Amino acid sequence: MNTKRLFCLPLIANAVVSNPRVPLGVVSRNLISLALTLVTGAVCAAGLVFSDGFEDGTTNKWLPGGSRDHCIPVTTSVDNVNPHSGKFMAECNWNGTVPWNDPAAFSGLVLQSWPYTSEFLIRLWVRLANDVDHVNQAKILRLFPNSGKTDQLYMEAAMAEPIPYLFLNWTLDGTQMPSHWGDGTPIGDGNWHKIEIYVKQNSPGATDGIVRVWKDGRLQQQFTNVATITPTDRWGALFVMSNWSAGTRDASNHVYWDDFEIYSDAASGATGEMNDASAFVAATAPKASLARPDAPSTVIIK
Ligand SMILES: [Ca+2]
Repeated sequence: MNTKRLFCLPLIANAVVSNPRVPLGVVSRNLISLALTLVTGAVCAAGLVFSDGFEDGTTNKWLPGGSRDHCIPVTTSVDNVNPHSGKFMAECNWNGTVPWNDPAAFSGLVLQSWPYTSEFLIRLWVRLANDVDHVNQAKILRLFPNSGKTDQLYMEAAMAEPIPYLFLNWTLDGTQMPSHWGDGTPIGDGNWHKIEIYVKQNSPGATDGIVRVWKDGRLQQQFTNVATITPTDRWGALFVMSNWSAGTRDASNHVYWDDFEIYSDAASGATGEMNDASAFVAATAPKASLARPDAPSTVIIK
């Protein structure tokens, strides 16, 4: 496990005052930036507790998805596209020609757990190759608590739609939340896309939890002031990928994954203010992508 510590104090301030929806004069921006830096200074730190760009040439940091086939490390895709970074990426596939319970029906990667106290942020890059059939309900990801209860997040690529968008569905503390039907931009267009998932687990008995999902820096969905999970549960495992529950597909439907990162409040002991995915920067991070945070203006609240 990596435990590189990150510091993001000025970025929190800049993320707020750089928001183009907030018209401010230069003097006001500077004053607010200074104030926010002082206010957030005690809490804004998070640690990288897991990362995998598959650059060791394996997918060994992950378990297979139950009895499913294990996704494999590859250097190029079936449609001749390179990894998001480095030499390797993970290749998963749906095979629609075998029974649903066949190990080859979908290949998967499972991360059982990661250290966190109350907050974590999962960042990953995903690309659906051009052989993915244009059929809906292709579940690319699930996030579960460790109890096997009903709470979960699942993500689908709505491949049959004119713009194959990202579908999101959360069940939080036993309540299925309103679904998200995309933001008008595609997930299944053959390009690499960045997904970020933030969870602040509620305090026991309280409704002070938060969940947020971003795609390519744009906030897709959020629920705040909620109980995020059944009492005594913890979030984890993370499943990449899952079943494809509609229609008929052929044998080759490949999805590629790279540059997983999980940040949490466990590495540094800090809490709070991890909820802006644009706020992370690591001067000592191993990858250039970590040292250059998203432009805050790309975080759009819908
Ligand atoms: Ca890689």
